[in-house]
Amino acid sequence: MVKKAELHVHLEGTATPALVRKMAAQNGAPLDPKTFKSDGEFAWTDFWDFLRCYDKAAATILTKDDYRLVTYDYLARCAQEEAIYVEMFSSPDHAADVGMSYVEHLGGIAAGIDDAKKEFGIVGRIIVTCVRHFGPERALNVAQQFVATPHPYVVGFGMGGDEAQFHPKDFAPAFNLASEAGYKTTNHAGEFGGPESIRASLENLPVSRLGHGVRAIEDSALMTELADRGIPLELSPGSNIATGLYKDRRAHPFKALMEAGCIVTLNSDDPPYFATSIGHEYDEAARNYRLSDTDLENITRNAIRAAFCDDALKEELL
Ligand code: ES4
Ligand code: ZN
Repeated sequence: MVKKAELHVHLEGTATPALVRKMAAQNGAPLDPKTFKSDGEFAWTDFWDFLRCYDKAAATILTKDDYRLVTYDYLARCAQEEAIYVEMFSSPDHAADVGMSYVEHLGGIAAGIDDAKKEFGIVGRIIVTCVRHFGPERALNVAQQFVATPHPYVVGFGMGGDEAQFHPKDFAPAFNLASEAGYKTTNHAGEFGGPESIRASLENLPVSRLGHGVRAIEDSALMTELADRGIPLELSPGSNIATGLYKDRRAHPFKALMEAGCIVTLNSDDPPYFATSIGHEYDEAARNYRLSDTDLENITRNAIRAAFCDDALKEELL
């Protein structure tokens, strides 16, 4: 089986409905029944409603050990699919919203990474993220805690959330703080925003990768620029289809971006919400884009080269 690597997955968004129900029961956290459909899967209709559902589910992760378990459970599933490296977005804002400190939240995730490494050999790393629609002030606060609290598993800084809210320049203070402290950064752009949203990110933020960036396909000059500058795209076809951006895998521009010379990677984003996994993304890409094992191995190599971890680890993994 082809070895896999993942660069774009939201840790709070990896918790399965079963795990969310278990944590809610253990913690006595009231869980809105509207969080689930009658088949037990997460219930949401569009991107905004997805974010609402995600926040409800994330609010069941209440303790350091919950974070350990969510992390371990996800990495165990990835290891079963022959993933060797996973970079996970953590959200200190979601932890803070349930009263957990930055350090507790980080400590739980790190313990999950340690347990999974010991048991399965899989390597996990953390990208601390802020949430765009929570606004620039909260983002700067996350960045300040991020630079004040170095940890060997924390390798970068990023931002998710609703691309239509605010402007990238509003988040320049947060991103510059992270960048000046020596960290690489990535931002969600070119998912619900078009090419202009990608340009605005590149012009205003010190990003070395793009979260999604898929809508560069709509602007050939931008596509050429991304290819020439070697800015990797964290592509997530299953996520884009689930949220209605493209009608199916064949309509997704993964292959066209790859053929245009862009550095492409495959990612699951929020796997149980989008009925996907890192293994499923590789399988579906192979089938729909007629990729050989060599193509898939190159995608894994792209991801490891684009990873934010140190070079010694990359050498080990490559
Ligand atoms: C996201 Cl803030 C956030 N959380 C989970 N998934 C996302 N996709 C885009 N923003
Ligand atoms: Zn994302």
